[in-house]
Amino acid sequence: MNAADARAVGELLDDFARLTEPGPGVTRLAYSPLEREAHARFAERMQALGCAIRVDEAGNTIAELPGTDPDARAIGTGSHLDSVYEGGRFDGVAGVVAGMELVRLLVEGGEPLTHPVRVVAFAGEEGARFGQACLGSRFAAGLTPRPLVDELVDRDGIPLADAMRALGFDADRAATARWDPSEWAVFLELHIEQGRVLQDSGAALGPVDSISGSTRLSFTLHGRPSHTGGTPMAGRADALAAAAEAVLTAEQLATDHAHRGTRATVGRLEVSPNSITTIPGRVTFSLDVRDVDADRQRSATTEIVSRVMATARRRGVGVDVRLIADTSPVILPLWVRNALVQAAVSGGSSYRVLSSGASHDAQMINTIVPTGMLFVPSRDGLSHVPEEWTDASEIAVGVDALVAAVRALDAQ
Ligand code: HGY
Ligand code: MN
Ligand code: MN
Ligand code: MN
Repeated sequence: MNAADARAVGELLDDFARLTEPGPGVTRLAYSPLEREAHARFAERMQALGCAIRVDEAGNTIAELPGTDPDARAIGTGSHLDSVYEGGRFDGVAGVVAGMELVRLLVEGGEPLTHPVRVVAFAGEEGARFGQACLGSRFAAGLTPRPLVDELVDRDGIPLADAMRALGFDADRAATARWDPSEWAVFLELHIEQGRVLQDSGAALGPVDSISGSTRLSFTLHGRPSHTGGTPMAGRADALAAAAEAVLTAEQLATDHAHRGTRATVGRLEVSPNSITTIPGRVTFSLDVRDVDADRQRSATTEIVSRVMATARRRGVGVDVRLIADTSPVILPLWVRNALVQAAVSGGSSYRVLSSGASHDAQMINTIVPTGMLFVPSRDGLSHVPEEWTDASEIAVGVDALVAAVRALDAQ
């Protein structure tokens, strides 16, 4: 079996990177025409390699390479093809490209596996547009009941169900995308680390032991808008000053010694009327709390909410809080992680087991199918920005380990 071809991997990455809205980095949003075009490119190439293609009602695309035993459970791999706003070209795409290169190597190697191999491009993994992450894989895992879909609206007021319908997908039938766990043996996701542990430790690969959970809230603070010149400082109800205190409250709580490992971020903030001569009347902001410890994740969230409420009361500002999404951390099955460790060792690649600060499709799929994740390095740990970078040669090392793990799991 020949080794993964870094040049071929690089060309696929470049091909997907061209599918973006204008502007810095890559913007290929969840349930957008660009995401569908990327899925179509993926399907086309996989069909040319002899795979059967299925697109489900949630927009996930599954390419299946038959094995010699049609009754054997499938070995799955893949990731997502959507991006955040002005994101990088590797987040998600690296895992889909790795699956594409895996199938090319299996086909060209001429030795079919016993198990069918399914490469999956999940739809809507990024929560950047609708707030909830991993939409496609959550449908596959049966984690998104229909009523939840109606709570998801993007920043332009477009409901998720409308965005799906515009692409030909019926949210009322998305439940048909649910996987039958008995069809799957294992699922492996290769992904960029989106942190800098591998770079700092010099390890080429990162088998993942746990994936952070995330609790996402939307706050709206209601102040008293008025003239910036005619209104004395005393007695103001300035929604933005209250929000500024809330942002620092979240940062301060996540950096205290009791919450080491928690990450709390206000990534979006909108001010109204956003005018230089009016005291801000209303501020809406997001809060994203992440942790590999479920209790600490939820207790940090509760603590931040209560401190923001106290700030608002003291400032005479009203507060509305809405839960957008709440996903628990997961510990991935040891036997799958060990298959990835063994694959790294057999390929002579250095590795370091680590946890994932980001959430992933693997987290959702792990609720129904034994799942593993394999990280490849992110330069300086940057991700969700145009500067995100991983060399194609580093991804090729990940593909070689993925091939070794798949072949070992196939032989079991
Ligand atoms: O937000 C995340 O952690 C992932 O990139 N969806
Ligand atoms: Mn991702
Ligand atoms: Mn991401
Ligand atoms: Mn992810």
